[in-house]
Order: sequence, then structure tokens, then C-alpha cells
Amino acid sequence: MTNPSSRFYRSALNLLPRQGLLALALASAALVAMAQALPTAEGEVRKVDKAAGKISLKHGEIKNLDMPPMSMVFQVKDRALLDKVKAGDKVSFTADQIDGNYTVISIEPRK
Ligand SMILES: [Cu+2]
Repeated sequence: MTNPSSRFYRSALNLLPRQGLLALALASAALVAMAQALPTAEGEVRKVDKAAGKISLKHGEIKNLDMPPMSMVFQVKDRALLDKVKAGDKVSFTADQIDGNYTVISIEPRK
């Protein structure tokens, strides 16, 4: 047990539990990401206000916000989202409450 290769094997063995922990950490990160995935809601764009970073939507039920269908104004997480849609577009979107403000997180025109 004094040859150099036994040292190699021992350090390889030492690595195994750490890789197990890493796999566990990755798996739980994936679970957290899944739990945070927002359900898609449907809507129709009423007005886009790029200067204010706001969008007016007539929307269907938003399950994660416990919100029935209505028309309302949302903030947007990223103003670039407002370049993807225009008034009159039917859209699929996700929304969440950020610092107390209803905020569109993602939005895509629907075909
Ligand atoms: Cu609403």
C-alpha cells in the first residue's frame, strides 16, 4: 500500500461522496426551478406603453396569482418584452407579483 497508485485510488474514493452531494444539489435545484415555473395565462393586448414599461392586458385566469379574468395594467420584468407584442395581439404570458406589483415575466404572441 505504499505504491503511488493506491494514493490515487484513495483520492478517487474521497471524491465519490462529493460527487453524490453535487448530484443531490443539482437535483434539488431542478426541483426548486420546477416549483417556481409559472403557469401560462392567455390574454389580449390592449395597450403597450414602452415609456412607462407597462402593458395593458385583457387576461384569462391567472392561477398562480389567484386572479379571475379581467382587464388590467401590468409592469414588465424587462422592457424588451414590449417589442414582441402590439395592441390587438392575442398572447400567452406568465405573470408574478414582484415587490407588490403585478409583473409580466414572459409574453409571446399566440398564432
Ligand atoms: Cu388581473
